[in-house]
Amino acid sequence: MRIAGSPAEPSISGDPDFPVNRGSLCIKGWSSGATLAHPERLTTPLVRNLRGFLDPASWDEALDRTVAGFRAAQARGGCDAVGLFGSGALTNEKAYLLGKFARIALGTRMIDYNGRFCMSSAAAASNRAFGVDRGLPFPLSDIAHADVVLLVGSNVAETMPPIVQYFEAQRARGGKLIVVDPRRSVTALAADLHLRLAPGTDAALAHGLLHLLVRDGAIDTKYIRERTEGFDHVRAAVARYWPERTESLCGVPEAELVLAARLLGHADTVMVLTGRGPEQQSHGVDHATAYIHLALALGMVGKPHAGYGCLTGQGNGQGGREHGQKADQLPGYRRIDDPAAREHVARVWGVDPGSIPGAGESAYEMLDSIGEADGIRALWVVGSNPAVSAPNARRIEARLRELDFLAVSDFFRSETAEMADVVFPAAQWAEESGTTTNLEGRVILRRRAFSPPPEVRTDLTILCDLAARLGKGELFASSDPEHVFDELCRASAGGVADYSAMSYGAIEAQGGLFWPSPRLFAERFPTPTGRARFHPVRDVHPAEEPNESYPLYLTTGRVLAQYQSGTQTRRVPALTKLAHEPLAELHPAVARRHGIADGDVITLTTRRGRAQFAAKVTASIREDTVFVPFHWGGERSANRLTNDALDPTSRMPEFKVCAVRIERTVARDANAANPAKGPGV
Ligand SMILES: Nc1nc2c(c(=O)[nH]1)N[C@H]1C(S)=C(S)[C@@H](COP(=O)(O)OP(=O)(O)OC[C@H]3O[C@@H](n4cnc5c(=O)[nH]c(N)nc54)[C@H](O)[C@@H]3O)O[C@H]1N2
Ligand SMILES: Nc1nc2c(c(=O)[nH]1)N[C@H]1C(S)=C(S)[C@@H](COP(=O)(O)OP(=O)(O)OC[C@H]3O[C@@H](n4cnc5c(=O)[nH]c(N)nc54)[C@H](O)[C@@H]3O)O[C@H]1N2
Ligand SMILES: [Mo]
Repeated sequence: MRIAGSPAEPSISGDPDFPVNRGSLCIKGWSSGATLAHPERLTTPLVRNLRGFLDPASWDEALDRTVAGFRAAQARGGCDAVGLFGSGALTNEKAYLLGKFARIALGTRMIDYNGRFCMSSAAAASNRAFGVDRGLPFPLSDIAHADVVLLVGSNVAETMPPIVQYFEAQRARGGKLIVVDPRRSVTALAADLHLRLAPGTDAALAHGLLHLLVRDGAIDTKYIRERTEGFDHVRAAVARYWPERTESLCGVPEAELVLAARLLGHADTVMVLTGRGPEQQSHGVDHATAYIHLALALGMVGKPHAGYGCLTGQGNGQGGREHGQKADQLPGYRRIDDPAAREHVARVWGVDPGSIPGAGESAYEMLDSIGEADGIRALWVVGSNPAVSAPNARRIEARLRELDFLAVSDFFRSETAEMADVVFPAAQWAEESGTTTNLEGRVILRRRAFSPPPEVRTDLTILCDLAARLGKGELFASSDPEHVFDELCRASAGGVADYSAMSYGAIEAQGGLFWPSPRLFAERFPTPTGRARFHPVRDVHPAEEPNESYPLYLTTGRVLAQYQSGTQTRRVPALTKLAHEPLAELHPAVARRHGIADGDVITLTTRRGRAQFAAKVTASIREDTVFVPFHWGGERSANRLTNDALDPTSRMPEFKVCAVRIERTVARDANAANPAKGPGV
């Protein structure tokens, strides 16, 4: 993507030479310049005054207040009383410096980030199976060459439009696309086969498909013998998943299961891709693992134009999980409990290895510890809006209110910033240089195009300013992204994600660099034995299932024209014109039962809360399921409904399944006549 013009009138264009999207942008890309000179943009720091309002303040005042807030919390509760909440939206440099800041400027183990809500289940499954966590171990363009793509719980047509071209090219070559989703999403509409499973039943479906592949002799026994271990347990586990039983478990008709297995079993190249659908569950790691088993059993992982991949979400979803903003991690995807890693990183940082704290708590658990005796008392959120995006959001809002001190860095007054004691106005992507690592493991350099507004600072500068006030200035000497990147490269040397051979110059000269290479696993896997690992997984029920009081499944996700917690996209007219309010998708039979017409305002209630949506009556969703997007807060917040059950390994919340009740609140006509009663704009 290219940006020119001025912040007030930026002109954005696709870059046809950029290999990832070949010039294709989605509507959020085209309109992304609209946030630069937006009238609601934060242009000075804000500090909460004695009357409880956020007032414009000087940088000195905001920074001093923050340091005082951190110090007071640590005086009462020890070093770990301050928490940091980072983001996959941050550049590698920021993610790195935030992790360093937590460990050696504050000495706290409490740092985690929103990737815990996004990538963590597939990451854990990939680590377990392949010994490394890389979104795609092949370039995106490989998708175009796979004979069969099994796309699971991912609505790329709305969430990743620039890569749809590869799926189109795949089908144009005669390839087949199988989509697994409880909704006939825009993506599923283009599929040759759509398996409309019940939410939360991915393990049963994947087991059922593997059962058929084993039964029909379609598995690659040579590959399994030579390149993997542990298959026998998995084969035994799927023996009970005959098609009839699988149909009763996941709701996909037997004939469709057989057809899917036939397509998978007869193809030379099969690519299995997962999105958030199967992953954002209290057994998300097992779900991703069950799909990895299909790719391994078919002998596809490491084969050209085939394999398993996870469609990483955020701009820096991959790099953001490599350089130490995760609770258990040091730069280079190193474990924080590994003595050699601590030694190496401590040397780069110029500190004693013993001074680096141990592993902290996961994102949701850290937020949920607020108010507990050993919980955090002060929090700094950089690049996230958990008041809208965390599960069981009412509980999290209440927790955030119990903090002694909250600081937020953002471009706008997000719902979380509204609750803060100090808000730092941060520079936006076009106003600072930095690297991101995309889902292919391609490290990309983005150069600053404009200067930020005069009273706006970059996140790196804010980190260095705070470190100086905490007496650690000499350890945070430069906020220049290139210097920080060079240090990151040294800190990552020898780690799993080793960037030590990289530099801004080299990235720019080559138009992006891969760690370690575009295609992985051709010869061996980075596991101790060099083999991929099957790991038997159980197919267990979601934490909450429909019953008489809450008779339907609720699942949540995204729409094309809004992004995440909506802080940016709800402020862009070109986008709100397309999606100005959340629509709850429900089946015509459900609508009939409740006397609901399209456009009526409905109230959804779960064990955790209520929220209002306009009804979108559509036969594209299962009769037992309601879908809502999560891009809005307050009365229209999907996350006031969602369940905070966590996966035992990845600590990923179960955003994709809970039990819900539905009521009509206001008829569409009344809603139109009196918008104040409806969910409003
Ligand atoms: N427009 C837009 N694009 C985005 C984003 C955005 O907010 N807006 N966010 C970005 C980010 S951070 C991410 S992580 C990606 C996410 O990208 P996706 O994974 O494509 O997004 P979702 O809409 O969360 O979920 C995908 C699908 O999972 C289905 N699903 C629900 N429950 C289940 C289930 O139990 N099993 C299965 N198999 N499927 C299920 C939903 O119906 C939905 O169609 O998108 C990125 N792109
Ligand atoms: N119900 C439900 N909830 C979900 C999901 C779901 O599917 N269903 N998906 C989950 C997923 S996959 C994700 S990734 C999360 C995302 O949810 P969040 O973590 O809330 O992510 P964003 O909405 O992108 O929030 C980023 C905030 O930081 C600001 N920001 C962006 N870039 C920067 C930067 O460089 N510096 C600073 N200082 N600020 C910045 C933005 O303005 C915005 O306010 O939501 C999760 N929540
Ligand atoms: Mo995400």
